[in-house]
Amino acid sequence: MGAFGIGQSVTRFEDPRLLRGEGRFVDDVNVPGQAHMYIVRSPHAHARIRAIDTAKALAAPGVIAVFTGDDLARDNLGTMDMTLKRKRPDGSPMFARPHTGLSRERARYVGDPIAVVVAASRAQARDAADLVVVDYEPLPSVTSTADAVGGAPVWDECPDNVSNVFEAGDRAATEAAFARAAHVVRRRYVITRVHAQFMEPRGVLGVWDAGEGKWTLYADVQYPHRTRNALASRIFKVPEHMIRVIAGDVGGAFGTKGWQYAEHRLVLWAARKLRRPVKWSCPRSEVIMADEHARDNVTDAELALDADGRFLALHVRTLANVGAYVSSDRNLLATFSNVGTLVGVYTFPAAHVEVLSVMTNTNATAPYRGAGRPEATYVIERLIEDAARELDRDPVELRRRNIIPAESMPYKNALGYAYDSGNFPKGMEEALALADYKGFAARRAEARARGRLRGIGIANAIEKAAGPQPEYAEIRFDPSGGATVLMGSKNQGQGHETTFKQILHERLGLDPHVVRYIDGDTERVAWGMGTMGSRSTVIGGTALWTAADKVIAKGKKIAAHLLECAEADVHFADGKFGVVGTDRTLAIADVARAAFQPGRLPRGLEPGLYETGTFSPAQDTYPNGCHVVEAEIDPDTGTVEIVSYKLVDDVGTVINPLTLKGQIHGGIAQGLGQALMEQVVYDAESGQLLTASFMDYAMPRADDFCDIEVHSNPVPTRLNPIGAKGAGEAGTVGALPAITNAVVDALAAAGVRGHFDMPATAERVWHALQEARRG
Ligand code: MCN
Repeated sequence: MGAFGIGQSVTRFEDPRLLRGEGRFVDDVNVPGQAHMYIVRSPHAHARIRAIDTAKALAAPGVIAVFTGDDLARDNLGTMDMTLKRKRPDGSPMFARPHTGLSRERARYVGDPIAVVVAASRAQARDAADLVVVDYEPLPSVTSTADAVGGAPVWDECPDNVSNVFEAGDRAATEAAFARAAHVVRRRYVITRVHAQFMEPRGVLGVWDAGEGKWTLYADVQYPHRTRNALASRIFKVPEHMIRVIAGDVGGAFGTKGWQYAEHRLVLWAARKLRRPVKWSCPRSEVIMADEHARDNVTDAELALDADGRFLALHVRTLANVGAYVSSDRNLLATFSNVGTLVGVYTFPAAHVEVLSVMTNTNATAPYRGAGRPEATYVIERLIEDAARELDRDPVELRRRNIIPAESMPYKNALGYAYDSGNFPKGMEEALALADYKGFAARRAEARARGRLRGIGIANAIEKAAGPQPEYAEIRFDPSGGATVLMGSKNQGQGHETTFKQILHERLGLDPHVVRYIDGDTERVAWGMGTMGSRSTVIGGTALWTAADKVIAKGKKIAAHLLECAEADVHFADGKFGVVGTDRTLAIADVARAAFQPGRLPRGLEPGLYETGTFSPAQDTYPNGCHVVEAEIDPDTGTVEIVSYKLVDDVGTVINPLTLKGQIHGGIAQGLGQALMEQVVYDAESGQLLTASFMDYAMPRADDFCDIEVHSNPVPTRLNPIGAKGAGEAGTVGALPAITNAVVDALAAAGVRGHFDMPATAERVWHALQEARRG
């Protein structure tokens, strides 16, 4: 409805403030008397800590305190214990150890926090940290996923390094299908370890207010209320109202800013101990050591086909590297709640998946844009292309033969996921047409004439988004007729202010300019789950819709009284209450004003107009789409250039085509980064982190992209009144396999027969070509 309603490409209301540099990120928040914290981190992948000498650091200029794990233990701080019940392969309970905040007897990865220095200035804290003497005895380590089982034990109590095993699907039916298959295609795919690389490195400021007897934590987290809950109930064991969490502007979070890092409890704890606010800002040079990482798994996949190329079964066994500490369900998210899309958009009669979570001397892995879904789509979409090459079939034909037909929707897949809506064949055909798939052979020939190797890659992406967990919204009118929207979700750059104002405009007709948007503060917003898993639009949006319905219901009672008619004769449309069959109307702002004047209300009606909505969907939505990518390789240097990127996406009802495009582009950028260059690398021998800064960790730049064309094939879902599906991760889910498939296709045409794994750096591509040349 109107210029600001659902479906309009409204430019973001939050942008002018951010572009003028008026945003308020954690590092912009400073309070009088604040001290600064610096964290002493382990330089070893694995070491026994024999002793820590803090005397010299304590004597350094400006130093207020130096704390170690012993100090935390003396104060009995709790930990984030795992609540998930899982088993190890031998049936014993899963092995998981949380981080204690500061490690005591052992350091278990490069970057493991060991001690903190609090000083008057950031520079003084940092200088004094060099004077903390830690007596380490280095121990053997393991960092590689493939070598984790049987490698040096990360924990003596778990000698094989297997934390737990997760299984899905039907093993017996899958084995039977393989036994009768005409062809079986087997491959091993390695998905690298990456870091989310937010524009704003993490930070926290902890304030203890002795007068009120409570803490305030300023933090760039994705779930402020859950952060409060975790700190209160698990770490400090105090009532939740003793902690206020405020997340202002967040410069990117992507899943790995999550909810609980050691630094959160450390600043709060130190602030109360020292009676002084304590701030910690992660130096850019430390982010890869300090943050959770993502992905990092090795998958053995097998596809069984009949003689006609029909898929009979899929079997997948994955080693997922969870790092040294498994502290919450979050650390296992990628390995347990998202493997069901391994069968993609295809009709598989049977499938079986086994994921072994293995521990290594590395940072914990956590959800990162897609959280298991890019990995799943990567495996199935690469396997299909490899099968097509091995069986000499056209990869598109193979997909057409096995894709779930529109008339089979809703469809329960072989791993138990219920795809509620979507038209996968239509999306794929539209994407192929958009990419001029038929004309590819001519483009490849033309590229060859220029000395370039050109390849095309396709990926049908599907993901599970916005699952059955609640979200909260509140609409608060003020006596002058304006409104404030308070959301339990947390904006990190997705354009929430704009999205939610559009939804509100659609339902209540409110001019977005008279609406104030608030999120991220546990004392202003009553409750919230927060933002992850592409859930905010679907669940937060529906919560807001629900609150708006309540506003309309109460507004009708007030309007009936003011318009002197029966409530049943009042209808609401375009921001106005009207009397059926007449031209008499009242604007919602007038009704809101009247709500605060008892004399204008019907007898017995409670004054005021503030309504809340809490929504929990019955099941997940399944956004999907088809990505078609073309890549060109310079055979002399191995350089890869992405020359065409087209996709057709189904996110159900589109709220804002412009911000949606931004989300898709951003998601593709993160997929492209991983496919072509990004990678966290450890030295196999010493466990040393070799890619600790941007000197060694390559990030994509604008000139690594081509124009990205995004079209829509929306099939609205019936799971919420808006019809929306999640969209925030969609770009990444398809980008990883589509880009890699394009590179592999170009290499295959040049005779590369061996296996090729990401990242497609110039060096790796060049070597693959040289090897092929040598035959
Ligand atoms: N949208 C739409 N129509 C839909 C769905 C979404 O127009 N049917 C648009 C809206 O503008 C909406 C945005 O897409 O605000 C994202 O919506 P949604 O899919 O609900 O995702 P969330 O808001 O829950 O964001 C989470 C998602 C995730 S899981 C990661 S990771 C990620 C992502 O968003 N992290 C981001 N995008 C990010 N973008 C930025 N700038 N920073 C991050 O940290």
